[in-house]
Amino acid sequence: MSNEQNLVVEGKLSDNERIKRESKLLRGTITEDLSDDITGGFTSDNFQLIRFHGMYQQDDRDIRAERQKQKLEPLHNVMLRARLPGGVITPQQWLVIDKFAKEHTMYGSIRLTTRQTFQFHGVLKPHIKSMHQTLNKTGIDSIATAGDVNRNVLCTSNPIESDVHQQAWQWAAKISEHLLPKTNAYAEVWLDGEKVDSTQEDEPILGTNYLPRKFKTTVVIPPLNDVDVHANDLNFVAIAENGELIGFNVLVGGGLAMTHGDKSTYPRKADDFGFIPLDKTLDVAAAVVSTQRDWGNRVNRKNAKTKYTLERVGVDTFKKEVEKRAGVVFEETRAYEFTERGDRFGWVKGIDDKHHLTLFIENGRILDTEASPIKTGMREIAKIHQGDFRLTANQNLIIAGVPEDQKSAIQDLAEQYGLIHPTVSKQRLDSMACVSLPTCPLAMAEAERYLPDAVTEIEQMLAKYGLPDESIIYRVTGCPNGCGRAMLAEIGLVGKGPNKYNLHIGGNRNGTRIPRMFRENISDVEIMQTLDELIKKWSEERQEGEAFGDYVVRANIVAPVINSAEDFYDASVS
Ligand code: SRM
Ligand code: SF4
Repeated sequence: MSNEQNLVVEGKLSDNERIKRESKLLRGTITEDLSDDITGGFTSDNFQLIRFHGMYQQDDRDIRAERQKQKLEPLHNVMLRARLPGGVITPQQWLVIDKFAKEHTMYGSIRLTTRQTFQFHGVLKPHIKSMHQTLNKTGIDSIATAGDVNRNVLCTSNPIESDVHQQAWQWAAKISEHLLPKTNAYAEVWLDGEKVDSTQEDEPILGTNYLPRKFKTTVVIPPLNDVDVHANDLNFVAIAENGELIGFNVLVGGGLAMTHGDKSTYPRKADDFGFIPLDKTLDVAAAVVSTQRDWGNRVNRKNAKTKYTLERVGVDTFKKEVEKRAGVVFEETRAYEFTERGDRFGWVKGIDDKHHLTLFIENGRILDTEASPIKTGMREIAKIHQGDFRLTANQNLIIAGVPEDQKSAIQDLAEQYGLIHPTVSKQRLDSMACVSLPTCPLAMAEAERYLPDAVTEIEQMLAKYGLPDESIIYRVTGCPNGCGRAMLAEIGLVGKGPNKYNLHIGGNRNGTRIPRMFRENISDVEIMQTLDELIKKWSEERQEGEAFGDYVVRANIVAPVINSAEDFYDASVS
């Protein structure tokens, strides 16, 4: 419920606020910690501060107990997340990250994420500084890919398919630059940059205490909602006329995370603020960020994201403040429709007669296996590819900008190294999981390691009930933070404990409806039994072409989530 008076939450600020305030604009004592070889980890405030530089401290949970038994500290290491607006990376950069992953990470993999970038898992302390320097030399940084700042800006994939894609991607890059922290801390700590007195620096948009919580932005090109706008704080929906981008509809306040047992947290869809012309884009981006900076909850981090600020102060109040700060009046929303999600696999021909090949990468994990040496395959392709690579928001990868005379060479390599799967089902292409165990410290249940076999079971059910060519958007997330975006799936599993999940159903194909909880705390066996019954019913009772998520809502198996702030936990409507 809105309360226009309640613009700032009073109370004792969370400890993260102290950490940011005392950090000397994100420097902390990271440099001192880095040279301390008594521990492999970062201590006290630096544990949080390294996030603003794109890193998380982790340890392998599969071996944690064993090390404890041996009285060893956990095998501390960091996960690095790169900043790649719109997911663009060149073959030369790919070769550098491929080599680094092989030579200096514990797992040897490159992990493509749900936000169009890559992560290295398992970088030990002695390699951290050289990692940043190596990336920097090839033009990649990891600034603000984590922490209470604007994260990697997404953009609908395949941006050179048309002029509008190209323009939209350029806006994603500009927004990312505009909202970056301005502190010199990253350069000083990791790149031996010249020392600057932090008291002489300013953060005009983010503020010197940074944002109350993480903040996420997309540029999306309808009809493809591949970036899942409702997972994001701020979205620019591209509006074109005669093949030219003319402006954006602006959607604010989406987000998917919740906490088990805390009904003040819930997934929420973004609200439509209206249309703006192109020249107002950066002003509006800065105004939304600065309004959230000033009004977001700095007392309780569980309720600190933009979605809760909108609920607390009211959508109209927030929107008016953005208009005031940006010097703009939102025009009526221009007509648009999302009709699909996911990626368009295989070859498409784009502008300039170039070709683009979208590859399915299961779980986004680029790692050689005996059956599919895909990491080697990507390396071989990078050695000859003349265009670039584009990472998608669904953990897949596009080989973009291939000239006609190179198409067959790329196709041959992709086939040779198992990067093309002629028999992969539509169901597998429509399934996704977050990283979860063993690296994620917050994981409650398996996700990435659980997904492949779970999809096989669903494929078998679809075949058994005469629907082998159908698919259901199926997503698994190892805890309620929702990194695998299960809260926008037709079937979403949310980890609750070892081999226990909440089962949500009733999202739709285009990602504009949140699925409702149908069964709580059930095992994988119970999940499959439940899904078997539901898929059977769907096969018998569906109307022509009716998707699973729409069917379970029409058949009153679950009530649709209409306003999640009010009815997400309302048991009487399910
Ligand atoms: Fe996430 C935290 C992985 C997309 C909501 N996320 C984490 C951490 C860093 C755990 C931690 O805090 O220590 C996970 C690291 C696991 C690992 O070992 O790699 C993690 N999140 C991921 C990735 C890699 C999942 C994946 O399989 O691809 C995605 C990286 C995105 C990127 O490149 O920036 C990822 N995370 C998301 C998404 C989906 C999205 O943004 O499209 C969400 C839900 C949308 C949203 O924000 O509402 C998401 N992650 C969270 C949250 C809950 C935030 C909140 O509002 O409460 C956390 C925990 C936190 O921030 O406290 C979290
Ligand atoms: Fe980890 Fe939870 Fe995110 Fe999965 S959803 S990566 S388990 S924080």
